[in-house]
Amino acid sequence: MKPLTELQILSLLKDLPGWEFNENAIHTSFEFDDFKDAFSVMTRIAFEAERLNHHPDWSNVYNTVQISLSTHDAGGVTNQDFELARIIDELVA
Ligand code: H2B
Repeated sequence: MKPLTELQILSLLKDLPGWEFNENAIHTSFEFDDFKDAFSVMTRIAFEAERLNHHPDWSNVYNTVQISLSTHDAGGVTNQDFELARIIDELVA
């Protein structure tokens, strides 16, 4: 799978408010009421990531979750990252 170009990435990001592109990945962060809510969403994202065999780079501090998506095998951002990003936004909404 070929990485998307920066122009393609910036165009796709217009439909994903809250996500930005830098350092060869797309990034977002979320804040929840507490750790339980943050980790519950992470668990649901984890099951979707397994289903897609496409996994986030992420970290969690108490009620916040930072997420970066890139396709390691392709060395950049691909449509798979956008598919997972859209699912993440639906799960968080
Ligand atoms: N996730 C992400 N984000 N990028 C990958 O290239 C990737 C992955 N590759 N999950 C998959 C797993 C690969 O390592 C396995 C072997 O299919």
